[in-house]
Amino acid sequence: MPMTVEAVRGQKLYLAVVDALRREIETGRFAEAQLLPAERVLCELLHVSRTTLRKAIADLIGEGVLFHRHGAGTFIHRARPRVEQPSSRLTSFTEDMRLRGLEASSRELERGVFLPTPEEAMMLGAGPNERVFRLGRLRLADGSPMAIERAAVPLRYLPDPDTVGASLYEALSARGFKPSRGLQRLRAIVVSDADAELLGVARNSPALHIQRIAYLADGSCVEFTKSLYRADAYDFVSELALSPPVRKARR
Ligand code: 16G
Repeated sequence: MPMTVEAVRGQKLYLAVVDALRREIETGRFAEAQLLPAERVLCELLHVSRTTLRKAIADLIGEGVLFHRHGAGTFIHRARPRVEQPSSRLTSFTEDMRLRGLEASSRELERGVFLPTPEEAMMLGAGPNERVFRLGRLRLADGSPMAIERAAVPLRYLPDPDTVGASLYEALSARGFKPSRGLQRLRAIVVSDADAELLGVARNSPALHIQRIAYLADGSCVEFTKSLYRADAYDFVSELALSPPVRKARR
């Protein structure tokens, strides 16, 4: 069935197409869709030219309703869980999602035992010949991509990495190596095309780059993780307190 595009008097046709597409995306035939049909199909449905359709799609991309993925098509932005994360708590992704009633899952990107990169050796305080377990994962909440995490753990804390299941922190806890303190550094970046693809965001989207170093109670470093969090999915919230007054030194 063709879609109805009615330009009210004086309205440009492409704006009527914008309205029609928005309606179908919100409550109509594309309400469940992630990907918009091909241009040719849409032109037939709407009885409009490619030029008109492209103008309408460009408008909806500008509004953030749609986004292009190179070589894959035009996608619909769907509301995803937005998470408020206190930046002073040392918790795991699995715990964080559970606390919010969301189901955590992962897609593994890398898993193995390697010699550390110079950066890993430095951050972990590991010797150049001490091997590390590396785990790269796309982390999802209720099936929606939230973050990419690449963790490195000295092998002495996880000598049998095959036993690491859904949660890295659970695996460390099971061996008595649950991190008890952490340092985190956060900065804004623009995602690479490959990471945009994994996170399901438009090219050149912003993201939060987070480095975490986690320590055991005895001060040894158990984890060095670099993560990339979707900027539209995370708010990092900090509690601020007045610092104690600085005493003037007596002469
Ligand atoms: C969190 C940590 C990450 C840690 C992971 C373990 C941040 C920025 N990062 O996502 O460093 O490796 O939790 O989660 O919070 P898991 O126990 O669910 O594997």
